[in-house]
Amino acid sequence: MCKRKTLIFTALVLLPLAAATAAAAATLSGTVEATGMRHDGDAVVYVDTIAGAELDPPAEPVQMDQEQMEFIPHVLPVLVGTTVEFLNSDAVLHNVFTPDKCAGRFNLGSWPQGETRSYTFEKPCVAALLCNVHPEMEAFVVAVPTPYFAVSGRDGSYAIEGLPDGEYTVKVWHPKLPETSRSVTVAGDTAADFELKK
Ligand SMILES: [Cu+2]
Repeated sequence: MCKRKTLIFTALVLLPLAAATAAAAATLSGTVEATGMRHDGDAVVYVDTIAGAELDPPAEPVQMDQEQMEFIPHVLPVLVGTTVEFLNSDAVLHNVFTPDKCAGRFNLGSWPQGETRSYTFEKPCVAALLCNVHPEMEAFVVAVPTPYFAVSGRDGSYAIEGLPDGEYTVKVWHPKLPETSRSVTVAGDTAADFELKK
């Protein structure tokens, strides 16, 4: 490569990186209090639709496992358009289906250990995932409009990283409590706490 070409090449590679770094600086963090629940975990804190933003789903599928008779994780937020790959890690057959219309009430069938089946979540959706072999198994895929989401830990803490500064509607979904939302101004690292009540 001649010197001039190298320079142009370097500029083309570095400029978008610099722009992305400058735009994605802040962390939104805080706690969720799930009133009346045994712990404060499993809440999905997410940024609602951002007008004009181009948000591509990940190229690779996101995995949900079935291991020791449980879906892992119990709650999986994804950006709309993401493919979720369901793995069976147990030595017994598992099934995955959802009764929820926003995910087309899919039933992926039953499959043995080490195999996967996939589903692409094309719409914003809360899909309860069930296994028709083991009625006690349950999980949730929460397909949301932006990639800015986090699941609260059992202590209620959450952190959404890489959020550009701006004014957002932040929503909090929980498996058993009504959803809440409010507007949050992010200007550098920002704190926001939420309380969920029946
Ligand atoms: Cu099962």
